[in-house]
Amino acid sequence: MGNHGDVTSRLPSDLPAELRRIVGDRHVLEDAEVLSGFTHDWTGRVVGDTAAVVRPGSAEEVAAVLAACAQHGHAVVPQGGNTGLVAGSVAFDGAITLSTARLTAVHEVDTLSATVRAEAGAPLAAVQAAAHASGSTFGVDLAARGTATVGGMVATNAGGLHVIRHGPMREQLMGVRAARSNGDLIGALRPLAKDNTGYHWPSILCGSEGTLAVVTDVLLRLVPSAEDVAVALFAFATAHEAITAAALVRRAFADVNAIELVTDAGVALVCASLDVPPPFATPAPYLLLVEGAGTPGVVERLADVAASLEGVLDSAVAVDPEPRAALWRYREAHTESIARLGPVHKLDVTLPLSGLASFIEDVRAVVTDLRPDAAVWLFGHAGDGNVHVNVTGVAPDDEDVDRVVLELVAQRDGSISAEHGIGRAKLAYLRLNRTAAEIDAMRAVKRALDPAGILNPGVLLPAG
Ligand code: FAD
Ligand code: 2HG
Ligand code: ZN
Repeated sequence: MGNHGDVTSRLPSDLPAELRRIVGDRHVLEDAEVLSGFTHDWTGRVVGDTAAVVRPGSAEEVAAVLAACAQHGHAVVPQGGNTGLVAGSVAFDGAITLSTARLTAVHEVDTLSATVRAEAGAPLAAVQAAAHASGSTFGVDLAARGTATVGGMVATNAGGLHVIRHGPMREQLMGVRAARSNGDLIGALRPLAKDNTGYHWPSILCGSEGTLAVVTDVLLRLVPSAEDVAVALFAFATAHEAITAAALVRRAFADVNAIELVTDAGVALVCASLDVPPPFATPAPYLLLVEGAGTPGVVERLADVAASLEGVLDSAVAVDPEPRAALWRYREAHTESIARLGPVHKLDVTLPLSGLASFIEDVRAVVTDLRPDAAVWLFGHAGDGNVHVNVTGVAPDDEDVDRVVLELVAQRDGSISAEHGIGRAKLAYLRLNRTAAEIDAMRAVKRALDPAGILNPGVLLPAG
């Protein structure tokens, strides 16, 4: 399929030629059919519009592409694996999609400093494999590991399954290099445990959702690999019992690596979708998956903690990799299984642990009172107070569903975005969590780093 010559460019007249000069003819894509592969949001709720996809092959090319676009005042949307769940990674109104698909290098692990350097477009799984081969582990894991990129994960400050143990992406990021829209490259990739030389680019860029600069390379911390891993699944009758157990596990189990919550409806959906048997003969309303990792004896220490949990109706334990993966599948396959039902409203919220159980009970009623045909799927990272509220069976543009859930969260002192970010999907609700003064300060940071205002307009920051 031709990339140019056979299409009428929707870009300012000199820009296509300039972009081709920077990245090469093959890496400026303008064919409508090709572009449509880059404009569909993972959730199926939004379809964007891009005039071209540009694929730079180095950090310097990223910087030059941005400078050229800034000169023409043309908007740019960085895109990694396009697994983001808040409609922040697809371009709108003819903005250029800057794809990091060619920036996939993962360098040799530095075993002395326990770090690895990677280009922004490297998939998480490639970083995990490099860490593993060197006898260490990367501290972040999530189900989209084959596609999500480290650049996208920095931009969204991705959380995932092991935040309770290792923290989100921010805590793994020792160094970062990024291109500003004026063509400057900023940041460094030095394995320095301490560096107080002023503003900390990793902190500023983590969670910036492509609005401040385009991440080109990262230096990631690694953690020692566990010698022993065990996974257990516990069944409970009520959300209150499950959340109380989660808090106890967190306090009493030093090896804890994950504490995840699922419900009977979600597990039944996963079983039907993957054609696998249910975990227990009698379905239980709430299930807690606990993973422990550490020095030998994890399974015995997990059994000690399990013995002190109240309200456990049923339990299963796995030590070998395949049975462990089978237990994890009940949790990890939720996103894919729910997506098969059609466009999904995804709400990703954190509550103070003291209010988590009552929120879980109340949120279903809040949604179904408004839309009786809606199905509400609840699952998430119970140890972090983070519950994913997925709603299906309502129109993709039915914003009332999102609004009632997020207002309930804000009333109860929670966060309207625990780990997926604001993107476009949550833009209208940012004010539920952030004051006008804070949004003003964020806009000032944006103006300072991206004075041309071309990076991801319409994402994260409401129009001023
Ligand atoms: P994209 O979707 O391409 O982009 C996301 C945002 O980052 C956009 O705003 C984009 O403009 C910006 N961006 C991308 N690359 C760059 C760059 N190089 N420089 C600057 N900005 C950039 N998220 C979690 O936090 N925890 C989970 O457990 C989790 N599980 C998931 C499971 C599934 C099955 C799926 C589909 C998604 C899941 N996600 C999860 C969401 C998603 O994987 C993360 O948000 C991830 O960080 C996105 O990475 P990406 O490369 O796909 O980024
Ligand atoms: C997870 O924890 C992800 O599985 C995705 O954050 C959540 O699909 C979702 O809503
Ligand atoms: Zn999650």
